[in-house]
Amino acid sequence: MLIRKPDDIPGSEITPEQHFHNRRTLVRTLGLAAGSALLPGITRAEADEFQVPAVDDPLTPEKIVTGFNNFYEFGTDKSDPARYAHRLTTSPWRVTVSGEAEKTGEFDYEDLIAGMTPEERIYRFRCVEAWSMVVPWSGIPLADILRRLEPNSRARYVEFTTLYRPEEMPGQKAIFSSIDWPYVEGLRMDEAMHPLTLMATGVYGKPLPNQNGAPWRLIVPWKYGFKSIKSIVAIRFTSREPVNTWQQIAPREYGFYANVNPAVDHPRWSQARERRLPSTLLDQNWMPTLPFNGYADQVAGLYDGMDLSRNF
Ligand SMILES: Nc1nc2c(c(=O)[nH]1)N[C@H]1C(S)=C(S)[C@@H](COP(=O)(O)O)O[C@H]1N2
Ligand SMILES: [Mo]
Repeated sequence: MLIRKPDDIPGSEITPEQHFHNRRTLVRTLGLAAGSALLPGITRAEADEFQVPAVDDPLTPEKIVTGFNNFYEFGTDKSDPARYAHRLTTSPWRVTVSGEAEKTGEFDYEDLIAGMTPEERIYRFRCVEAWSMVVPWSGIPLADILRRLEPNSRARYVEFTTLYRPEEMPGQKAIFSSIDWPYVEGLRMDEAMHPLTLMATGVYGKPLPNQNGAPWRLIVPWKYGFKSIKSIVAIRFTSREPVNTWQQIAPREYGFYANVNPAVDHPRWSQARERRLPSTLLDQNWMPTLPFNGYADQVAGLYDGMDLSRNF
């Protein structure tokens, strides 16, 4: 897999011809017109200027990133996804695009990212259960993918759905499961178009392992981990706020926004601190949780005027 770090290609190496060529390829692949100008949030030019903030903390070891997972489709134990997800077939991978957009229908996921080069993004990742990691994802800014689908002016939210395939996902067969499958998540359009929001296709320089959400999954680094939905098979643009799976299960504990917020505790535990993995029984490696998981400078403006004490 090709991985381009955003700043390791000097500008002079990319000729205008290459830009033009790439653009032509994209446009041909999906039969798309040039980028739509009416999308909320950031423009293409602003996104090109955007500096991804550097994370100084050490990376969480690969075997923890790929061996300690939440992916309830494979079971509720942290080790279940790595144990069972090899059964999942990820090729071919069809994705249904529907709702308030020009380009709707069924696509191969590879066509939706054709001509786009994954970037490496090192992000802090904070689960609502108060553990955290530092992960080198690779992926494509979600904005680039959504722009290609030409959402219309009624698209205020975008909803994502995970694969439903009980034959390959033992957790979906579990009778005692409280989850109404498939797993669903959503973002407001301006959150979805924010340059930090990533559609990850890899981790640690390799294609995404199944347990991490192959072949592609969302990464929204300023929100609790459950927003970062895995193994996506549907993208729907809508005018109404989607009801995400965890909000549906426990509306008093989990909401739609789920921005990392040390000042608002979970009803059953504090969100003021987090265990940075790896940690052990002897050394829990606690550290303070940061507002918006440390990305406040980049994203706080999205929530101007919102009551953040109720924003869970
Ligand atoms: N489809 C699906 N997506 C999911 C989950 C899940 O159970 N099913 N768990 C979420 C939670 S709670 C977290 S913390 C992250 C974990 O991602 P990781 O295993 O890659 O660290 O995935 C999120 N995405
Ligand atoms: Mo989580």
